[in-house]
Amino acid sequence: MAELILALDVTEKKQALKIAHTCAQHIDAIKIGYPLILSCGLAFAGELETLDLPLIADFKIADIPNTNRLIAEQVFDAGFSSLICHGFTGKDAVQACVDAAADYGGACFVVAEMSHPGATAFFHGGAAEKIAGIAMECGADGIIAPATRPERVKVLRRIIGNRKILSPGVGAQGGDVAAVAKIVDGIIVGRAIYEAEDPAAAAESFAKVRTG
Ligand code: NUP
Repeated sequence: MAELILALDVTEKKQALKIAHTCAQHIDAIKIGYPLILSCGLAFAGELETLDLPLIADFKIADIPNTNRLIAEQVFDAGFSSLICHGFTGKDAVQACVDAAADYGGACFVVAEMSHPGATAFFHGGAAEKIAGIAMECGADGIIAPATRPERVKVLRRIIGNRKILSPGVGAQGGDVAAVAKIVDGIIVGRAIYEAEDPAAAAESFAKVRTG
């Protein structure tokens, strides 16, 4: 059913490597964002190479098209296989990320609606639907949609059809894994795994989403 994506938001290199290695057998991909990269550098991606897991760069790229392309090239050169960009920047900016991903044989996911409570101020009222439409027009591989609001995931699913939905917000943010696992293609879990006393056991229990 859904894949399990570990959000590796720890900032200490040794700890990051340990968690990645102990959880590896239970997960389908690792998502890395600013916390780890700002602390350990973009080259950290290379240190996970031996795990042979897809690496998703969550930099929520949100700039003009040229800058987006330059950032995307750095990401793929570093060994990532996917990136996440924002969609509120508009079609040309998203297209630059999608095109760069295609050049590298990688994937591009567009944030359609964020998972935290404050996100409703800007993403509701039609914006998320519009962004999902832009993701479709640009040929993105999928969107990011909130596990904290399964009803919104269903709305966005109607727009993007069988493109992928990756969904953060279960566990620490209160989203219910059972409610979203059936309607998304990947669940993204950070703190509920890496802050657990036994991260591998936590990953293993979330991995049930893979089988339904
Ligand atoms: O809308 C979003 N919500 C969200 O939590 C978009 C995201 N990319 N994320 C990321 O998912 C967030 O930055 C973190 O890396 C992960 C969720 O982590 P946690 O709440 O499970 O610890």
